[in-house]
This record gives sequence, C-alpha cells and structure tokens, in this order.
Amino acid sequence: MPRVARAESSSGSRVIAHIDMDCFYVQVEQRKQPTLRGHPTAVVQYNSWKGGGLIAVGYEARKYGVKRSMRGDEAKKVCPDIQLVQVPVARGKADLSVYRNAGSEVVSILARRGRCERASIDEVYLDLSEAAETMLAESPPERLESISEEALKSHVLGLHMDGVSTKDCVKEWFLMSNVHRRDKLLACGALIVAEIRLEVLNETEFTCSAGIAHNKMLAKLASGMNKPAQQTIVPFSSVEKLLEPLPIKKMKQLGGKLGTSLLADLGVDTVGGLLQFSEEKLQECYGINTGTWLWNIARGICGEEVESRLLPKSHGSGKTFPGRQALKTVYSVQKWLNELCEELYERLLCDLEQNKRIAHTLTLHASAYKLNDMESLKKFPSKSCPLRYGIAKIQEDSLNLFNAGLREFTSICSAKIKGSKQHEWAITGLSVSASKIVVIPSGTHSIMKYFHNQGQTCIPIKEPDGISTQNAASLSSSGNGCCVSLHLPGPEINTCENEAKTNLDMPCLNPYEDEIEVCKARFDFMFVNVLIYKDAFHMEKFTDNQDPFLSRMIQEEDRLTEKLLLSSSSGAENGLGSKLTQSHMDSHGPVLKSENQKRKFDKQKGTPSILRFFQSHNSSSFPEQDHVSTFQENEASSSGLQAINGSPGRKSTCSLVEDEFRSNAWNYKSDEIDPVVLNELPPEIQAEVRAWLQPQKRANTVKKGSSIIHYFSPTANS
Ligand code: DCP
Repeated sequence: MPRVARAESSSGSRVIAHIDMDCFYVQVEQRKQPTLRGHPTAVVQYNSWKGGGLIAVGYEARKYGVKRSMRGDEAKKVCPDIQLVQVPVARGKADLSVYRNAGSEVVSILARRGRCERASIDEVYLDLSEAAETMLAESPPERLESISEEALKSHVLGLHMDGVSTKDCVKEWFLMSNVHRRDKLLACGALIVAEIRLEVLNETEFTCSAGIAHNKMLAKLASGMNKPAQQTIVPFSSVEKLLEPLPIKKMKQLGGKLGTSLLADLGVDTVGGLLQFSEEKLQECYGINTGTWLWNIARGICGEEVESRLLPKSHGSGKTFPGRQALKTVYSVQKWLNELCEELYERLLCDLEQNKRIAHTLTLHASAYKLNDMESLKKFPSKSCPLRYGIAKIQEDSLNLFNAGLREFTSICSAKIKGSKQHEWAITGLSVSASKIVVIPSGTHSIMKYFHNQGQTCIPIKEPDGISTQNAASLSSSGNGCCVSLHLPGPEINTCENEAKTNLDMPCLNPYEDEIEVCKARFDFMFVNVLIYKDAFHMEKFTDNQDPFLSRMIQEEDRLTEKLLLSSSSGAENGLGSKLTQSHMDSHGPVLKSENQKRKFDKQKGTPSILRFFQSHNSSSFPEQDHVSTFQENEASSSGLQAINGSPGRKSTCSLVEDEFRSNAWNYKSDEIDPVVLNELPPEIQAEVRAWLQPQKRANTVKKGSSIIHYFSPTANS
C-alpha cells in the first residue's frame, strides 16, 4: 500500500483527544489555598535542603524563568515573590493522594463524552470518534448558530492566515463545507473538547490543555504545543509538517536509548530524518516490530487504541534516599519497606473497596550503588512475586524480594570489583508496586453481565388477575419500574427509591412484593458472589482481618433485610393485606418462614443482620451432611480463612457467611429462582448451582476441582 494511503487508512476517521492538566500540582494547591491564585507558585518536595526540589511550577512563575529542575532557593533568586508550597507528607514521604483524587475528579468529567483512558495522574486520552460522528450527522458545525468562544481560540496546525485575524480563520475552518469528511470530524471533536474543558473548569476550577488529532500519538504531541488552557488541532494535511522538524527525542518512546541509537547508528535527529529509510532497512537495524513502528511514526501512523480505563493500571509507593540519606543496612531498608508497603496496602484496600479490583503482582524496585563502584548505580535488579493480601504478607514478601535483589546485586558488583574486599552497598531509592490489577471475576462473567445488561432486574410483578408478568423494560416504560442494579460484588446496588415508591401505586396485591423479590434476587446473588469472592482471593491468601468488601456486602444485605422487614410490618399496619404478604413470604425461601421467625426477627430489628437472619432459620430442616459434602471441596480454603483471623474465637465475615451456607443451608429451591439468572451460566455450572440450591435432592456429583470454582476463578474467563 502506498505510504499516504496507509497513513490515511490507519487513521480512518478516528477522533482522539489528549487532555493534559496545566501545572497540575500547582493548580491543586491553588484550589486548596485560593490566595495563591495569580501569584507565582511552585510545589516543592518535602525535604528542605536548599529549599526543596521543585516538582511543579505554575505558569506565572515560569515567566520569571523558574524551572522544575531548580531548588527552592534558586527559584527564590529568580523570582523573589514565588510562593513555595510543600507537597503533603505522610509516613515520612510525599503523600500524593490529594493530587490523585483531584485527577480522578477530572477523569470522571472527561469520561462523559467518550472512551476514556487515564494515562497518568494528570493526563487522559479520549476517543471521541462516536461523539464526533453523531455531531456531524445531527448538528454539524456549519449548522450551529455560533461556534463557541473557547473553540474559536483553538490552534489549527497548518492553517493559512492570509492576513485575516486568527479567530476569523479558525471560524472559517470550523465552518468549511467542501473539505474531507475526516477534517469535519476533527472540527466536531474540537468543539466537543472545548465544551469538555469548560465543564472541567466550571466543576473543578482546573484548566487543561488538549490536542485533537486522528490518533493518540499526534493528539499527545499537540496537547503540549499550546499551554495553558488552550487546544491544538492536527488536521491530517499538516501531519508531515508537524513531524518533519520534530527532534527525535521529543517523540514518546524515543526519549531514551532508542532515540540515542537512531542518532548514533543512522545519524537521525528529527522525525523527518527517518523518512529516508525504508521499512526493511529500519527492520534490519532494530528488528521487525521496532522497525515497522519507526517507519509508521515517521508518517504519523499510530494504530494504538484508546483503552477504556479510568483507574490506574498499577499502584506504587516509593521514596528516594539521596546523598547521606542512603540506606546501608537491611534493618533500615526493612523499616522503610514497611512504611512503603503500608501505603501501598492502603491503596490496594481502597481499590478493592471502591472498584472491586485486586492486584496480582508485587514488584520491588531499588536503586543502589556499591561503594567504590559508582557504575553499579541503578543496576539493582527488580524482583516480582505473586501479591498476597495482608499487610504483614506484603511486608514480608517485599523484604524477601529485596534480599533476592541484593544477593544478585552484590554478586554482580563483587564480580566487577574483583579483588576488592569492599562489600558495602547503599540504597538510594526504594519502591514497591502492585500490578496486574483486575476486577474480581464476578464483574466480568455472564451472571453479572445479565444484570448489567438488564440495568434493571426482571422482577416478577403479580398483576391483579394473579397472572405473573414481568419485565423491567415494560415496567420502566410505564414509569412503574423498580430499577435495581445488583452489585455483589460488581456494579452499584441501586434501588431507585422514587421508582420503587411509584410501585406502591400499582394495583398489586402486595405492594411490597417487588421489594421482596429484589431481596430474593439479591440473596441469590450473595450466595453466588460469596463463592466467587472466596475463589478470587484463593482463600488462603486472604489473610487480613479486614474484609471491607464483604462487610459492605453484608451491610447492604442488612439494609435490604431491614427494608424488607419494615415493608412487611408496615404493610400489615396499613391494612394492605398482611396475610397476603405473609403468604408470599412463606413461599420465598429465606424470607420469613413463620410467625415465629418473624417475631424473632422483629426483636432484632434494631440491628438486623442477614447472618442473624440465617441463624434464625431452623437448620434441621436441611440434612446437614448434604451441605457438608456440598462444601467439602472448599474445606481447605475455609480453614485457611478461619486461620487468618488470628484468634480462634473470631471469624471473618467471609467465614461466617460460609458457615451459614454450610450449616443453615440455602433455603432455596432452584425453581424459585429466576431461571434467567441460572440459564446465563454454562450448563455444568447451572447443574452445580442447582445442586447447591436444592441440596437434599442433590446427586453426589460435585467433584474435586469443581467446575464452578474453575469457572469463577480469575483465570477461567481469560
Ligand atoms: N511531577 C512530579 N515530578 C516530576 C514531574 C512531574 O512530581 N519530575 C508531578 C507534578 C506535576 C504533575 O506531576 O504537576 C504533572 O506533571 P507534568 O509533566 O504534566 O507537568 P505539569 O502538569 O506540572 O505542567 P504542564 O502544564 O507543563 O503539563
């Protein structure tokens, strides 16, 4: 394919934006302390040596020549009025959580308009292709009453001014009709980005700059071209001119060794310089993939997709120990590793709690040098291992990783300084990171998808004629839908109160029926999800007393159970047919089975708990041994779970729930459960769930290495 055609077809009609927050840390600090606004400001590292190192410099300070490489004292010399703000400190090191949270705030706004990839603490890629296509079809720029002021301030690369004012030129560019469709899409993308940037400003007070182009590489290049608070558009026709003079080192991934070797091997110092080499030649020099990649980037071709990712790919905690602060004993390393691990673990738990994500890999990086061998600097090998949850485990594992790295490092260095008796080392930087972060499996398998896709549970509602109808969609369209999205452990449990209230007006025999059904569906879910959860954590790895996710899950169930009880009692009070309510409940498993149980439950209303609720069931109605065998395969993991609690008398919520399943059984029959839920699962899993749900009839089919455990295991879906 000819070069230009290849470039065109690769970019197609994609519209990609790269959004970069302006002097981010400074803006965050200025929002905290509004008196800093308008003043030259910089954020400095927490150490006070020579006024601390500058890590972010505001644009007012940049006008005076203040640069990020300077120390506070130096900055004061060139800009005496500069306000130096210290980065917050926790555990003796920089605490970046305030910046991270501010970044998340912005991301949540940016993600409203298209696929959004959080690329770093303060930058985001957006795929606006769909939004631009829609705009072009429904309200193209030339049909708009006016082009927004913010959009008119755009920089359009390659635009000929011809003596006309920039604004008029840009306006003309937005309104042009006889141009290629891809440019029109870009114009739509730019209008959308201008709107989004204003939204960010209005909602967060932060300014950001943006690049709008046909691919990620060009968008990223463009976003840094006009800062702060501006946007730059790269029409296809201006790509060559943009890249030709661009210093090779400015290109993403060419700032390091590869960029240096391009200059050394091929004498190339600008991107345009690469154009003279054939793809084959570049492949010959740098290998097939890198050769092709170089050939492509010289022509502005980049097929990299914008990933849908609002959350970070990894978490890390690190600290440098420059100069005399270098660590020289394993004891001091261990002390700092413990601190770093604590911070890391806090973030892991937060991620688990908020996003239901778990990390799989723990990595230790260190920079070190051997005394008398400065060449050894930074050659400390990074080490990884599977990540085990539990602060003590992470601390222990990172120390082991460090020791493994140190052994390798010292032997490498010993070989280099043969003959020397010097074996001392010093650590100048330490970091621990958690990567391979995945949403716990239930979020991705079909049973969850079922609820996701429905958006609302299909809750059977009995019509006055007694015919059981259902369908969330029809309920919804009639305005009577009880919108429930389930989130155990995936998406938010979101009982739409207003809609639920509307249901009270429905001519139902039992106005609380749908709520009961919601509870029922959710109990089903809890059952499946506890199993998934256990499996996701491999049980024995779940070594903490804290199980925030499960406790949230239980709290949620408590809330619903309470609601259910209140519903049933108020139903009786207001004469809406308590008998019917009761009879309905009687037919629905764990919902109150008898007056007796109801009374027991009523007593506990102050602190209702699903666990107590299950405890209140008469377990003798279910043959114990059936349940024991049902859960036999989990025995090892279950004991692991109990062991984690330290004291024998105390059990984690997870093990309590498991015990409830084990001893009190799940008072469901498979035919009482919405068959759609089960039918979504593969046949062998359906059979197994049904067997669990109706243990007394269960054939002894559950084998070791059960299929359901495999199915819900983190790797099963990959
Ligand atoms: N940062 C840091 N240490 C560095 C570089 C950056 O701690 N060596 C922090 C401070 C910055 C933030 O990351 O505010 C984002 O870095 P950028 O490189 O995007 O720079 P700024 O956002 O500060 O400025 P600009 O407007 O030039 O993007």
